[in-house]
Amino acid sequence: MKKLSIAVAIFTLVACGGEGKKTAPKKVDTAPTKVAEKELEIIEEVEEKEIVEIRVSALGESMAEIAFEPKALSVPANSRVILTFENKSSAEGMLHNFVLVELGSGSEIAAAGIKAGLDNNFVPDDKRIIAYTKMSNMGETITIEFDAPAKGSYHYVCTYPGHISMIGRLNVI
Ligand SMILES: [Cu+2]
Repeated sequence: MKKLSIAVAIFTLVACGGEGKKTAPKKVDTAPTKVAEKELEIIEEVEEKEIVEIRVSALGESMAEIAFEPKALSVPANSRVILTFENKSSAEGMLHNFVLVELGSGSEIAAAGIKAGLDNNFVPDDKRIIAYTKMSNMGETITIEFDAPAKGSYHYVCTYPGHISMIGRLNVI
């Protein structure tokens, strides 16, 4: 469903720009089969997005040690990112998540996450959040997929209460 709406959005752009400065057709009631074919072509293009697999681990058996590994990563713009997130902690209560956020917004989002509570994985409803995993248990591996955001730098943080020292940087290049 999400894929289709992306395709339709792109199709709309193509339809608006494709005709150049010739007659701008006001009615879009042309042969529906042609429209369907066009959408299919575009769906294929969307599916050809470069797929990039990244791995991030959460390490540490004590509050002093907790950290992401690696602390910096790069992915290409316009790629589809498959993240495998592994909680390598084994100490009791070492829950972690991975929350990709706009640069510099991590501490505010983590603070709001405490209010959101464990039922919401300590993830608040905030537009600055690009992607996130649920809270992982010790030894658990979680995979999520998301579209790389616009070129630039982003932070990834763990929003479990008190884990503010867990921070890394994702560069979209
Ligand atoms: Cu954590």
